[in-house]
Amino acid sequence: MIELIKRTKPVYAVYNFFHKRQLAHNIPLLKKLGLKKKYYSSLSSKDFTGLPEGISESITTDRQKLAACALFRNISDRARESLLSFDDKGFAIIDRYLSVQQADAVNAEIGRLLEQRKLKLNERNKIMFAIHASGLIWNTGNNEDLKEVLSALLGGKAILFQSINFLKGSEQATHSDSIHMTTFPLGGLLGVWIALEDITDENGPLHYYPGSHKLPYYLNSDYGNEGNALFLGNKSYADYEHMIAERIKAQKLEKVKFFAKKGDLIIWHANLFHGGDPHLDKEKTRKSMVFHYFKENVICYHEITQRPALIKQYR
Ligand SMILES: O=C(O)CCC(=O)C(=O)O
Repeated sequence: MIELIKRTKPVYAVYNFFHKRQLAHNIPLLKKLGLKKKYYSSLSSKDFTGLPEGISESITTDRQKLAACALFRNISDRARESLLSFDDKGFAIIDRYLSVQQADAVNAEIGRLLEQRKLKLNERNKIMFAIHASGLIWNTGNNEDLKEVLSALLGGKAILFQSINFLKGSEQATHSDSIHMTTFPLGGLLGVWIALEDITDENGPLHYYPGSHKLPYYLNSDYGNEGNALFLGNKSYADYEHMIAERIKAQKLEKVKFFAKKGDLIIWHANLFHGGDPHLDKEKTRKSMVFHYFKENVICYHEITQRPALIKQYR
């Protein structure tokens, strides 16, 4: 019964109805697209099929803007090259983005907020939305120099949407963020992952598949999870993971592990396959932090639950 309620779309619509402030940004966008949807209506990729080509600007790096960014001019040659190859590879690495002291300050802040019960580890070992509990973490994600670079990669203004902190490796199976935080037009999202301590094979490195962002966006219709007007699809998340594993095998994609040093940062494309390797030494921690940003004026929604994304633009 509970499962059925969780799959009932009107339940989400009622919840959305009472969160207009966090969904109001979609009202002009839905109108511009000519979609007969209210701010509280369900949203999934199916709703955007058949819209005329070119209704929205493309999402690619503005290289001129990138070259002019203060951060771009102050990083290593390797990091600059990595940013310049973002469209081709689907990721970019900036080594030593945070100093050891800055990473330590974030770790201390998370420890304190957990102790004070202002944050908690959820059932998947994630600490969600520390940006709304901590000025330090909010400001780290909203660093103007970083956002300038992200905006150049997106070809439009990057807006911080969500944060996740980890104390241990996520061990999350390979996926693309676009199944969780989908945008119209597709690709209007970036993930930024920062190592808050050194990462080895022992403590669950992040992994990714270079170039995989060029594959199609695998969404509900690709694994029979579209559902109908009243109910969400009834496929499990394991079905999605299985589909991705099959695609990786079929395409013979090469996995890369990110053996980051404390303070290193990786930016991934909305459609880059990535995940967390097994955390082998459970005595060790793997402190890390992820920020997700979307591009201003895209519609951001959650494909699986067919919900528009609620955006809280303040602390
Ligand atoms: O940190 C990890 O191991 C994976 C994180 C991840 O996949 C995500 O945030 O989308």
